[in-house]
Amino acid sequence: MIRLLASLMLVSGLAHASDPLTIDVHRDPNCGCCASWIEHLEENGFTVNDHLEKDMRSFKQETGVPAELASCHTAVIDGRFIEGHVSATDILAMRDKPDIIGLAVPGMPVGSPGMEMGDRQDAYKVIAVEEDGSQEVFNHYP
Ligand SMILES: [Cu+2]
Repeated sequence: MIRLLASLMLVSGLAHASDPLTIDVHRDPNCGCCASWIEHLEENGFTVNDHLEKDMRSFKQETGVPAELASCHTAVIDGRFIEGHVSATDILAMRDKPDIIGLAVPGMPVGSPGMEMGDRQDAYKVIAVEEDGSQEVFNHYP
């Protein structure tokens, strides 16, 4: 019985390790829109590990987020960064592009996931950072 339990735990452990939708979100404890963005991810099937940070600026530097692309929260999935209010759809699309080291929605545009304010919709771009450090437009809204 003990052996059976142990093998069951091993199997579920493996399943968890390969769960493609686990994401680590790092945020300031006082950030409300960060919490709303986490809800957006969870509604779209992500499992979120929520990390409260004292110094987001240092965390962004350590994670390799270019300063000019900074937003509020910084997430990490598959060893790649997600900066700011990037949609779940764009995160999933990034997974098909191995050369991208991260995606960013700089600032906090109104109408992005977690930044909803009625019908207001700022135009904004999702920026991809490539392995060589170059940046390109990955997607844009509307
Ligand atoms: Cu925000």
